Amino acid sequence: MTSDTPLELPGYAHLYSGKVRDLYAPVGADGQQRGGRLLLVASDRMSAYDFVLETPIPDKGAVLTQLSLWWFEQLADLVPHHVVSTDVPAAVAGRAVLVERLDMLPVECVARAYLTGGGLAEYRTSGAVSGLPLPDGLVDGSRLPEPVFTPSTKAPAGEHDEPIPYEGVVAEIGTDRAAQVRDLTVRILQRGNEIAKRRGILLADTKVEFGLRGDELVLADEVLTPDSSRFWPADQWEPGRQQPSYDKQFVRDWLTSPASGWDRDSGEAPPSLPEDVVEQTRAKYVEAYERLTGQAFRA
Ligand code: PZK
Repeated sequence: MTSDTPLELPGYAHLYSGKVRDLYAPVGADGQQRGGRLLLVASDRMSAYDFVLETPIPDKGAVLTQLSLWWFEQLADLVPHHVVSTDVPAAVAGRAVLVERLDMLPVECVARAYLTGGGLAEYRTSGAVSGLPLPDGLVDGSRLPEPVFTPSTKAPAGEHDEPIPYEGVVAEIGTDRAAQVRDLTVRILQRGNEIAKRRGILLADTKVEFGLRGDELVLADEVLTPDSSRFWPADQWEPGRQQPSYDKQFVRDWLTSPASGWDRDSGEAPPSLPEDVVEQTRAKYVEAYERLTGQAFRA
């Protein structure tokens, strides 16, 4: 278990840390929170096999932050987003955004365009995902006839999100809001794939979060990054096996190789990563950013 002390940012109070990101609130000289804003900071930490690795991936936080900002713009005609400013403390420049504080909806909005992971497990058991019947004969990595909404609960820190039926979303937020987030989540993944596929990347699935600004639904958190979505190299897509991960494959291959000396089933934390694995992984994050946006990444 890694438990890094979060950064001390003058003018900000640390509120919460996820596995790889930290949340702060701007505070005045009196120590009171100000202005209905939050600072969302992406670290260079990376998770694999449910562990946060002790070795950071240089620039990962900045690459994912810049990618998410780019996607928010690509999606702006579908849904407004929470980003207010990228004018942030120098210590987190490039890897933090100031966002509007919203009333977050208590559901994780997941959409799947390809079948794998938890969706595949559910399909093998029941022939359906999130209660939606699917055709027979689908395998790991199959493209779904159309993207499906497979919501989950927001688990407390350290626990895994649990899939819930669509009716559970209706019970939490009401019929109209449920239909709205379902349709938007699916459209976000569809738009993402229209763009990404042309650039050699498949977005298998994604998780988005929404909040409310009064009555208005707003897209929050990060969007269509490798941490919130499964990125697959399109040219290696081959249904019927586990697909290689665009970003994590070098890490997984090394951790499960004899060279690492690590036994995944031991319960022990994974060892630190060799320099070449770190550099190859950093290069994949940068490559994803540059392919998708068509822009050079600058740290
Ligand atoms: C919010 N998180 C998750 C993100 C973390 C934790 N715009 C918003 N308004 C209110 N709350 C949130 C957001 C957003 N985004 C997001 N938790 C609360 C989260 C990043 C780092 F540690």
